[in-house]
Amino acid sequence: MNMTLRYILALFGAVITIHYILSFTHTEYRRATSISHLASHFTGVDPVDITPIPDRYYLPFSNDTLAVDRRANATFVILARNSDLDNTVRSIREIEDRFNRRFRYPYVFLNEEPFSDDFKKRISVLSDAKMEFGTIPREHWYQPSSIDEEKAEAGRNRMVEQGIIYGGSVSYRNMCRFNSGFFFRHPLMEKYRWYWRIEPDVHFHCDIRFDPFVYMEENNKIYAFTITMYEFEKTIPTLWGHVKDFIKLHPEYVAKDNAMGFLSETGGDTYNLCHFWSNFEIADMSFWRGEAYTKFFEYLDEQGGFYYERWGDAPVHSIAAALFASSDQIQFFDQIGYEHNPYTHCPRNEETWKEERCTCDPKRSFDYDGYSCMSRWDRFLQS
Ligand SMILES: Nc1nc2c(ncn2[C@@H]2O[C@H](COP(=O)(O)OP(=O)(O)O)[C@@H](O)[C@H]2O)c(=O)[nH]1
Ligand SMILES: [Mg+2]
Repeated sequence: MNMTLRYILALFGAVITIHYILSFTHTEYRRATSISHLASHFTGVDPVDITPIPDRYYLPFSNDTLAVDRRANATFVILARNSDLDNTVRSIREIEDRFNRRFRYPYVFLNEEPFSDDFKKRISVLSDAKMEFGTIPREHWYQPSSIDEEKAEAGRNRMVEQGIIYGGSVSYRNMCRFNSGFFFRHPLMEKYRWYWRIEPDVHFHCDIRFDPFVYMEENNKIYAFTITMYEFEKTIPTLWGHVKDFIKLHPEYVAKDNAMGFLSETGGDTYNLCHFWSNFEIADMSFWRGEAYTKFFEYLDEQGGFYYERWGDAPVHSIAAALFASSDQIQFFDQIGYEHNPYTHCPRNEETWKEERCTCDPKRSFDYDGYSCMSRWDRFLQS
């Protein structure tokens, strides 16, 4: 190599090294020299003069994180389609702002189809927490061959005639069955004990400055909810009969201090349709993975009601939590302001509402709605 070439290479190396050092130490420099910024000069999409803000106005990233001395083995879980991307971004942005930028719990995204590169890219920028994107095994999602499709189709047609929401949808039924019996068995979920279920397009109305997982673990809770309501009876005409049959077969699974009094005013003979709204759930997967729930889900699955009727994961989870755990293991989180269209839970406690800077209107909290089961839950706890 001649001297001139050696000299040029050494100079080039020095420039690259200085560039990297400046990129790591100076946010302003990094922004000004980023490939996308430089590229914008050539593509002409950057007509606005963006004056960089000097570094001294930026807080170090580490200030975002509160010192957390205890953490649970927990994850967020989000079932979504690629087409749910914009709404998923909004939900993650809110939970990050209100809670997770301080706690950094990981995320697991699940879908029966592979997530698109665009989905992964746009979600990944929303948090420093670990994010994993999984595809659901076919046998955990699709209608099993044991289902008589003619009978299932007749059931769907009947529900469409009756105007029942999602009455004609097979994919909705796949989703309900998956959420009832399979999400906690996904390989990406197996390493975790606790989960917080989040859906696209939900809202978190208040700061959440405590760790609900650690609270639940230390206080022996297994299931937490924010909204409770009545189920549409026509989606589960035979479910309660099967629940009663199962309890007769397996009385040993029914907890001593169970919450049957919340589900039934007739000592278990009839179901009052109250359930916890499962689009928000924080729960202990060892309960779903345990013997009682495993047998319960298998029993219900054999009856075919996820397809012949339209059993939801909400009543299935709620009935199991109410019967196979003791009632003081079920937690209502008043502190968590939460909205899933069309209903909102807004903290009843005014101190919480004020201190956690809630954006919801407490007067319009679903707790006081005639369709809410909250008053029944309160009465049950007082009984
Ligand atoms: N991957 C996937 N996710 C689905 C499908 N159907 C529903 N979901 C997800 O399942 C959850 C519940 O569905 P949603 O449409 O919100 O039902 P609703 O809350 O009962 O009205 C959401 O997280 C959806 O993104 C589906 O066919 N595929
Ligand atoms: Mg939803």
